[in-house]
Amino acid sequence: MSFQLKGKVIFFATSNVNKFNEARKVLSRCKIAVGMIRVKTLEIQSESLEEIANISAIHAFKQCGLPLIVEDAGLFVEALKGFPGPYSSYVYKTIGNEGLLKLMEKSINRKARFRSVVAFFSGELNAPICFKGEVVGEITREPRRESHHGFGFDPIFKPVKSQKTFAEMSINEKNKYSHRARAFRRFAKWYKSLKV
Ligand code: ITT
Repeated sequence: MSFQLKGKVIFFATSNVNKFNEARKVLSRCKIAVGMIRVKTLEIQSESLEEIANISAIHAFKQCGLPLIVEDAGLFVEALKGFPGPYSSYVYKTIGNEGLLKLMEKSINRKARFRSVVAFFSGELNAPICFKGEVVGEITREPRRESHHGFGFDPIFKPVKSQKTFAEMSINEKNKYSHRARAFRRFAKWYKSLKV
């Protein structure tokens, strides 16, 4: 398969600048230039992050015609049978970290995982290509944050192999563990392997 776009800037369609900054650091290490675009992505109701990301990528591409990425991520808490999962954005906006901690007050099982699906789409493809990343960890008893680090559920999520929550880490530290960095590294590996 031959791609005209290798070496060109690709775009990350997102409303979340934190997500963009994390992705940019991963991609710049792989010498891939990325720009942020704030096209309104369509987020359908679905239990599958992959389906949400795929439809969002096609919808964003129709608006701007540029080679682009969208990413859909979610926090899956074992004691809550995977909740909030694909509803993470809504749950964060409504009950937030305090609300989630309250739901888990009596729960001894603190196991949780973040999942990310990166969907890449351009005019040269028939359908978006997806790359997944995951990190296993636990929900802390209290929020822990260092100055302005992190966003969303970061203050209450600690990867298994770390003593720190995501919100106690710099972006570079978080990228060593995170679902997003893993998915973007997989994307970068594929993208770099394309023939010009
Ligand atoms: P988009 O415009 O890219 O959709 P978003 O913030 O809505 O931005 P997602 O739908 O991918 O992003 O993520 C849903 C929510 O899950 C998000 O609002 C956060 O609250 C939470 N989340 C996702 N990734 C996270 C991370 O790395 N750390 C903390 N919370 C995260």
